[in-house]
Amino acid sequence: MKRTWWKESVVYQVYWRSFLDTDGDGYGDLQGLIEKLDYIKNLGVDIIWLNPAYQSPDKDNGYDISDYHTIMEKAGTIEILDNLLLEIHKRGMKLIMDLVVNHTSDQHPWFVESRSSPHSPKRDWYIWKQPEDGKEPNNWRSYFSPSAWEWDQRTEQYYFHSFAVEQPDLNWENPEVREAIYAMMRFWLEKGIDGFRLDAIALLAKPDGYPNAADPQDIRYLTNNPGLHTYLKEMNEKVLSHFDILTVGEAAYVTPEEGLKYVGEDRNELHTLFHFEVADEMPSWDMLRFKDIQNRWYEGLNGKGWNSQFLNNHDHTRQVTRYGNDKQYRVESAKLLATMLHTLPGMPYIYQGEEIGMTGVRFPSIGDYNDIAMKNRYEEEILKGSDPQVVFESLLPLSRDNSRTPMQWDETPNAGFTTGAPWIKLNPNYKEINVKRDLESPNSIYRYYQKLIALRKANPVMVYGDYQDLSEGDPHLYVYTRELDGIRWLIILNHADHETPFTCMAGFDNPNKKLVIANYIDVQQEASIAHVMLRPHEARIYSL
Ligand code: TEU
Repeated sequence: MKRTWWKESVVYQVYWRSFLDTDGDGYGDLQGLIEKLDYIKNLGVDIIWLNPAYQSPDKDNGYDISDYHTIMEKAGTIEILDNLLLEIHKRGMKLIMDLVVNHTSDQHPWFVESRSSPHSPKRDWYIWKQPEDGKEPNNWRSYFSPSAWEWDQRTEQYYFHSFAVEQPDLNWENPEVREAIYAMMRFWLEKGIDGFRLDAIALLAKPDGYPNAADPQDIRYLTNNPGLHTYLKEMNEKVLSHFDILTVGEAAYVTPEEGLKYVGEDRNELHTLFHFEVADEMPSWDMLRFKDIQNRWYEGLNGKGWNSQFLNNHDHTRQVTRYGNDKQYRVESAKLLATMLHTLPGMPYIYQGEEIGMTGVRFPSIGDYNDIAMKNRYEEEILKGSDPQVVFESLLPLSRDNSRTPMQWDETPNAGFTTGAPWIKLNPNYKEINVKRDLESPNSIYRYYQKLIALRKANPVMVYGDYQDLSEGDPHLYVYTRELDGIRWLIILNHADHETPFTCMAGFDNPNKKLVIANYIDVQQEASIAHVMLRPHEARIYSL
């Protein structure tokens, strides 16, 4: 396995609109990120992933781009972005940006031209179809609406959208589209950014002939279609391979074997990927399921591809709420999840606020929510006659707004996020959970993340060590080793809300073992681990 700078990196994701507002408009901005770069640097991270800040009508919080070459006014200006890049590089960090090229905004000039006439020179830059028997061309739904087709009265055709009506899909079969995207990518890479997070990249190719789906609700028919890897190989050959960058693909619904097609080192496509087996199929913690996923991906990538480890981001609710215990074991479980993500094979991602154990939120009414996915789904379900309160309650746990509430800097009004009216309410627990408080405590979650990241820098075994699960059948314990060049680490995790007995495997409880880190501060260095009663959400790492 080739060693590279990005494989050894820890990535910190900044959802800038919720990070820090410096002009009082209630939205975070790029200047706010500049002002907090030292906070991020002090955590120890290497790469910042910035969610889209390009010009956009903001229907899907920047994922509906109307100009790839300018910055939306809420976020700042291209000059501020240039300064952000300079300041990030000055601190020895790198910047990757979202590449959103499966679709544009319906207000992008390309689409405005395309929809102007059936004979527009850009008509074939998007996907237009005739009605079938006076209706939509097929029965596909989109991620954000009951149908993936929107009728355009002026030209009497439907256009295709994988997401919202306001996000028409680009036609990747059209080489003019691909070349225009590649030119835009070069613009950003020649500016000096250090790579891309490729949004919804598994959707670029559509099923041949657009046939009806057997089950239109099982939206996986939109992903991993023939032709996709041809596009990624061309993108790599024409753009990516010319720069020393990181490319991480967001590839929903792929198996490890398919994942290897995206990131296999001999494939010349992408470097690593976010798969979604956990995010999509584990609404709450299931240790056996999680270990199965980890073990299949380790086997599937088989040392030829690199995984990306995350449990939350701007689309997936806060990990300590969804997979930990944000009530009586918030601090312990936040540290346990971090220990796991930073010691599993692959590169760990930290989503802003995760490092202080920010939690999910439950606002009282749908009016308090912003997420287009949640609001569209709410409308869709109540239109079917479902009880609005029942629908609302059902959407709360997985609403994307759970992880989009503003960063909690301190206990002052609006948690120090803004002096204006925040674009979305804050989580009311910001008086207890905030950066200022964590920085004051030597045993805070932030301090623990700092230690984990420092360990990674000093111990290649965390990055390149062979992995072996020693606890496959255990429903509460996750125990595994990482081994490299004669160094062997034993990671012991009790993911339960109760005590769980641990019996050490033969030969591991050797007298010269060393406690590397523990999330409970009273673990004795020399204590035997032959038989240990692990406390709720207890994590330990030993060097054997
Ligand atoms: O999300 C892609 C997306 O919504 C699906 O891949 C889904 O996340 C996956 O199946 C897991 O459930 C990206 C962005 O992260 C999201 O914020 C945007 O709304 C979306 O694309 C459209 O650009």
